[in-house]
Amino acid sequence: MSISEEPGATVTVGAALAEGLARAGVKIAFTVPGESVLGLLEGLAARRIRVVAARHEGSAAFMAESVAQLTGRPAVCIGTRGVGASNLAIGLHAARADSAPVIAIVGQVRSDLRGREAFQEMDLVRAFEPIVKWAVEIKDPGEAWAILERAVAAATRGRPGPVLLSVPADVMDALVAAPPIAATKPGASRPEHQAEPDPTLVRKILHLLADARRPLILAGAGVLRARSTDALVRFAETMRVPVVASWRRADVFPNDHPLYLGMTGNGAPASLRARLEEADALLVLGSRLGEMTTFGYQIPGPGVRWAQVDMEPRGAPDGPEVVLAADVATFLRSAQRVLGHAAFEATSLDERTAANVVDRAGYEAATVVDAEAWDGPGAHPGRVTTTLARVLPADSIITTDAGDFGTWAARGLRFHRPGTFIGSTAGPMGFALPAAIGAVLARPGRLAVALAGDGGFAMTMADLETAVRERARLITLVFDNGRYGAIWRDQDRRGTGGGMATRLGAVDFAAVAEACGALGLTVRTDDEFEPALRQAIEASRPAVLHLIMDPRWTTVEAGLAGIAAAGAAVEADPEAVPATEPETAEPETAEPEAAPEPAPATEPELAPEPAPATEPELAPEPAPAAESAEAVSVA
Ligand SMILES: Cc1ncc(C[n+]2csc(CCOP(=O)(O)OP(=O)(O)O)c2C)c(N)n1
Ligand SMILES: [Mg+2]
Repeated sequence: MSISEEPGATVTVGAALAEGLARAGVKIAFTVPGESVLGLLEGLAARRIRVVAARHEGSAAFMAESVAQLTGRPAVCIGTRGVGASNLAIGLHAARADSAPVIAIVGQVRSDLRGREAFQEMDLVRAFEPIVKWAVEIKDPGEAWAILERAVAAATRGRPGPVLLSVPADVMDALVAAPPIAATKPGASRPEHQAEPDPTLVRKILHLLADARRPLILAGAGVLRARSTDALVRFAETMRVPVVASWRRADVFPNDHPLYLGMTGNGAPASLRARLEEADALLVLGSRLGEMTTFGYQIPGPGVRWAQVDMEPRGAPDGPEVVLAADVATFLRSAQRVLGHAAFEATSLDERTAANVVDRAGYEAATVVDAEAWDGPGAHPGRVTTTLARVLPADSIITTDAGDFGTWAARGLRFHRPGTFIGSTAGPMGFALPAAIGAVLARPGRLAVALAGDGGFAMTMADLETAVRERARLITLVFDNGRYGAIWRDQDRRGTGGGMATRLGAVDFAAVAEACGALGLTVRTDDEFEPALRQAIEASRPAVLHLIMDPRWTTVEAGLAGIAAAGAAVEADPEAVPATEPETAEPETAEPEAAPEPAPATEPELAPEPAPATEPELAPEPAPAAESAEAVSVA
C-alpha cells in the first residue's frame, strides 16, 4: 500500500517519512522503540517495511550498517531521544568509517519542551554533527518530505555515509500534505559522478602503471560500492598489475585469482607490507587510505608514484601524482576503452607476468595458517580458519568483530566474490553478530558466519534472541581466551604485564545460546570443530560454537612463536584457559540434533566452485567508442 495521492490528502509526518524511505528502496529497519517514534513505526508497517526489534540500539545500528554495506541502498535504524541516540552512536560512527548509507531517525522531545532539559532531551544535531554526514531536526512538519529527500541524497551521494534525523514527538504526528506523486525516487548509492572522467587523467594513470617495474593496485570499498569487481579483474588482467585489498575489504577481488596478493592492515603478512613498500607505482582505487590499511600512514611510501581514483579523494601529505574524482566504475570503463586500443610490448608483459607469479607464490606461502602440529589445549585458530574455508558454502557471508582472533581469518580465509565479507574499519567490538543478522535478512537464503572474541561477542550477545526470532540463518564462532586479548598483548608490549582490566571470567556461551533459543555447542579440541560446524550448518536455528582457546595464541603473526615465547605450560596457570567444565558445558536442554555428526570418511569438497564475481545489478557497459590505437608500454 502506498500513500493516497488524492489532491488535498493529508498524512502524518511519520507516514510521509515511511513513504519516502520506501521510495528510496528501504526494505528493513532496526530499532529499540520509544514512545516518540511510534508514528514512524506505524507508517513503516503501512508501507510493509519490515521492522526488526533489536536488543540494543548499538546492535540496531550495526544491523543497518551491514544491510547498507551489502546492498548499497539506504538502511534505517530508529531510536528514541537522548538515550536511544547515545546507544546508536557506535553504529553511526562505524557507518561513517565504512561509507555506509545509514539513515538514523531519532524521536525528540516535544517542540514546546525543547531547551528545558526535558525527559531524555539531548541536542541531537549538535551531538551528532561530528559523527554523521548530516544531522538535522525537522522543526516544521511541512518540511519533512523535503528534508527526507535531502537526507537520502546525503546518505547515498558522493561518498556515502550516515545521516541523522531528529523528529520531535509533536512533529512526528502532525498532519501534512501527502508526498507529491512525481517525487524523485532516490535509488541505491550509485554515485552521481557518472560523467566521463577526464581522458587525460585516465591516460596518465594508465601510463603510470604501464611504465612501472613493480606496480600495484590497492582496492577498497569504493570498488564494492560501484559494483566493479568484474571490471577490476579485467583491468588488472589487461595491465597485468596485481591487486591488494584494503583492510576489511577482502572480498573486493577474487582471492583465488593469480593477481590477488592479499589484504593489507591487521593480519597481513610482513611480505605484503614489503611488497606495498617496494611498489614503484600504486593506483589507489576507492580507498580512503585509512590508518590500518596504510600500516599507520606508511603507504604510499616516500617517493612512490601514485594515483587515486575516488568519489571524494582524500589524498595524503605527499600527494598523489594524479587525482581523479570519479566513480570507480566510470574510471574502469574509460580505462578499458583506452586499453582496447593499446599495444603492449610482448617481452615486458612476459617479465611482468613472471614477477606476478613469484608474488602470488609469496602470497600462497604467507597465508598458510595451519601448518603447526597442535594437540591442544583448545582449538588451533588456524585450523579453525582452514576448516571454515573448506566446509562453508562459498556464498556464505563472513562478518568479523574486533580482536586478535580476527587476524587468523584475515590471513587465512579466501573470498571468491563481492558481498561475502562484512567488517568495519572502525573496529567496533560487538559488531559481528548484529552484522551477521543484518546480512542474512538482506540476503535471505545465504548463511552468515560471525567471528568474535569472548569480549566482543558478550557486548551484543543478547541479539542472539533477535536472530532466533527473525529466523536468521547464522553461526557465531566465539574464540574464547578468557581475556580482552588484543589489549592484554598491548600491555605485554609495554612491559607492564598483562591482566589489568583485561582478564575476563568464564561464560558458558553455549548455554547462553541455548537460553536464547539457539543451538549452542562447546568445542574443546581441533577434532571437535568440524563436526560441530557441520551440525551448526544443518541446524534449523541460529548456532553458537564456543571455541575454547589456549590464550597463548594471540595474532596470526605471533603464531606458535608466541606460544613458545609465553614460556610456561598453560597448565601452570589455572586461570589461563577459560574454565568451561565439561560437565557443565553441555546444555541440559540439548536437543537430539546436538550430538555431533561423525565426519564422513572421505571428505567431499563441500565448497562449490566459486561463482564468478557477477554483479547482477551492474548496468550494462556501453559499447566502447572507436578510438585510435595508443601505445602503452609495460616496462
Ligand atoms: C567498543 C570497543 N571497545 C573497546 C575496544 C578496544 N579493543 C579492541 S580489541 C579489544 C579486545 C577484544 O577482546 P576479544 O573480543 O575477547 O578478542 P581477543 O582480542 O581476545 O581475541 C578491545 C577491548 C574496541 N575495539 N571496541
Ligand atoms: Mg578474548
